[in-house]
Amino acid sequence: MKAMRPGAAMPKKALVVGLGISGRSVCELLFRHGVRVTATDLKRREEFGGMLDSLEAKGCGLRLGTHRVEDFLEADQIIVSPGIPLEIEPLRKAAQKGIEIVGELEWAWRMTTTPVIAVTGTNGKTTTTSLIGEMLRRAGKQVFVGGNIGTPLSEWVASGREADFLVLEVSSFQLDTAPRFCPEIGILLNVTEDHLDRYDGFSSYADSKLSLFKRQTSSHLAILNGDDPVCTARAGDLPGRVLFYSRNDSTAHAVLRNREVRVRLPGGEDYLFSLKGSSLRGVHNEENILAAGLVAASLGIPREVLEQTVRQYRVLPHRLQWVRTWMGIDFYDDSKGTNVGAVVKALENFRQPVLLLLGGKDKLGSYSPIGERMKRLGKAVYAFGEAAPRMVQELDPWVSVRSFANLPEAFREAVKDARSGDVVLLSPACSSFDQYESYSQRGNHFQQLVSHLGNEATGS
Ligand code: UMA
Repeated sequence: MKAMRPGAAMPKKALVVGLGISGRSVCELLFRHGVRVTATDLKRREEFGGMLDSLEAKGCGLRLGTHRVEDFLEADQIIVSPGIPLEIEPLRKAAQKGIEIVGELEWAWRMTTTPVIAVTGTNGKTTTTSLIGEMLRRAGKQVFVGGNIGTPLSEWVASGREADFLVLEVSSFQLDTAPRFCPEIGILLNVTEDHLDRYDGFSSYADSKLSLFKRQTSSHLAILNGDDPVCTARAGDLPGRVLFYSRNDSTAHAVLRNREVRVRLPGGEDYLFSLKGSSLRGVHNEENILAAGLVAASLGIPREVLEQTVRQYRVLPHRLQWVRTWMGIDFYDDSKGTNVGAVVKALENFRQPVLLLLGGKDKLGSYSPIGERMKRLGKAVYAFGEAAPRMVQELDPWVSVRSFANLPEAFREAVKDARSGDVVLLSPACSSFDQYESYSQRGNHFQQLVSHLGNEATGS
């Protein structure tokens, strides 16, 4: 059993809310500590297939198809999955009764004392988290890389494995239920509009992101993007030691000049590493490399390791991934661009006209930053799915925009309008859940449509 954080107390009876990957992992962790567990999910048993068999075999009580208030009120501790809205009635009643409600990340963090490097931000989290993990691994450190990126921290803690560092991608949903969580190194990459369907506006979303640093002290590091207005405006309030990286401000602690990163830590010497030979292209990736390089340099990782990592790192799928050039038209899949900030960043990489495929489940933010950018680049927007009508309304003053029922229809029209030298970009600004199971399913569909070009019309 791992050492626990000081002050962590074990409940007799816990309720786990949500039985996705987070909920199932935290159940396993609770069993390791001998806690009586009930788990509840709005999905019905049939929807889980055999996924709950091992929990049931361990004696987990299950309440499926509904959340029953009594289950919440009978628990000593409630652990919620990140996707559970905190306003649901049973959670409000339990909070009124004084029962502690925390998220899976917080609970798992309490159960280990291994140092944490936590990355948050609207965009770039996954690439930065995996780059940091890779840099440390190549330097011979034992690391666990997970969190919002895929494997919940609970799964690693329950496995009993050791590590020198936990490198975690952390979402705002996880931070909202993490009252004591405190990373030794916290990184905030950027804050632009996202998840406004769950927050009371941009400033409460930004507060959620900045809460990453709230419990830090002067022995902890806060690494921030010096080119992001939210980061710079709020850095003065942070209790940790603040380091900045920047593409524009040469006085920052990590800067980029001619595909070379220079890190200058307070009291330290210049530390340079080159990006030559790296497939990580574009403004957003340069920022991710600066952030990861600053973390690694502050841990004393040799510069050769950083160079080797960025040279050998392969771009993750659906993140501004070049798919194919057909008839002189370049096709890019940025299906992971699920918010307006990500699309604006993606567009910054192009100088040529762009035919932009936008759409999906509306997150209720403003689309006009995309309009401004598209007006400068030229060409058109092809909006599809649930968000299409509002997109047309908001983007119409800026750029030619039309609405389509789904991605294949929007794609077909974009291809008809495209000319040699243009870019067709899927960077949807929305989550995929109106018509797909995930952003990767949507991206794969787009890539399939691209690969069929020339074989037939455009297929679907
Ligand atoms: N559920 C209820 N009651 C409710 C709402 C949902 O019971 O009122 C149930 C659902 O029926 C479902 C379960 O809760 O069975 C799902 O829980 P979840 O949405 O928290 O999903 P997990 O499978 O546990 O995945 C979560 C993260 N999901 C979300 O934050 C929405 C995953 O991030 C993360 O990879 C995983 O934990 C491991 O840490 C995904 C994500 O979309 C990739 N994250 C957002 C983002 O990146 O923008 C924040």
